[in-house]
Amino acid sequence: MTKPQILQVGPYPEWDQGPLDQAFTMHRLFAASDKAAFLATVGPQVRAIATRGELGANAAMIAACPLLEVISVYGVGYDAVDLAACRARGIRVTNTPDVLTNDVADLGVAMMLMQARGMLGAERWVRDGSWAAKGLYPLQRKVWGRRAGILGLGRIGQAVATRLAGFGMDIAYGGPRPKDVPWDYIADPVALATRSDFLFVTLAASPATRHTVGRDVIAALGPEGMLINISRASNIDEAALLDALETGALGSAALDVFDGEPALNPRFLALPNVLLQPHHASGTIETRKAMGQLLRDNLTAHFAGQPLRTPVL
Ligand code: 8YV
Repeated sequence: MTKPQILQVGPYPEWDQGPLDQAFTMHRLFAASDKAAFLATVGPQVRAIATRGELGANAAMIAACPLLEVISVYGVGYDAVDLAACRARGIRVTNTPDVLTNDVADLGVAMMLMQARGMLGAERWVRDGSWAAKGLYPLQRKVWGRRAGILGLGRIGQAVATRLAGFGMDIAYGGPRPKDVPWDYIADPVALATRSDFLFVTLAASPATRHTVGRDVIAALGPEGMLINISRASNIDEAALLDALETGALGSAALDVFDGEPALNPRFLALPNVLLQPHHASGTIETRKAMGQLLRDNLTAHFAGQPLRTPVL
């Protein structure tokens, strides 16, 4: 039997690439020097696209694949997949929820602790001899017992809240609707930011959530506040965020995602009050293996005519 042909948008670790190559004929778009020409050549043969959360599959890619049946996303976020184009053609879409929830929450909470306690600067203080030369490190702000807001109480938001409860934090959350949880629901993002020392953004990104954290929310969080983003850059008005960090209208931020990543706005690099991470919240060996397995399981199920493991569409 001939193997199904798949367009592979980005690279995967070796432990995923091997099994993918065994089961399917993988066409590596990311390795092509002329991507348009590559797409024009292989597009007419492919029945699936394997992609990554942040890379997705755009309208041109989908249009170049007339036999396309399914798009399998290695990531929980599928905002970079053109869902309208998929719906119009009956193309199925899958993602990798659940397996990455705890890692993403861990990184968000770690970023909060690292920023609030000034751990990067403290490490430099030891390494550059300041401890011996100047004495005690400048005092930082406490985390435990303070007020946390979580914008988007889905799987990841709930995992963040559970962790923060362990720090005795005063937790409230926002999002489209209240949930059956022991934390306060505050629908208005500005009101949520006003009562928060730390505001976590864990919204599943879509055109509807674009710039939910705008100038008004950032101003409400204020000069003592910290914004933590482990979702997508599009949820935040990045120009407003940069302005507020530069002027001190916002105290600090901890970010795992950026507009135009990995080429982030150079203004970020000049800021002392932002912690920058390379979109690696799900980046542990254990979780990435589980994500790769789920991506393959969805493709295998589709081509075997079985129900998809984790369908989006
Ligand atoms: C990436 C993500 O998919 O889950 C998501 O939505 O953005 C991440 O897990 C991951 O970095 C692999 O590219």
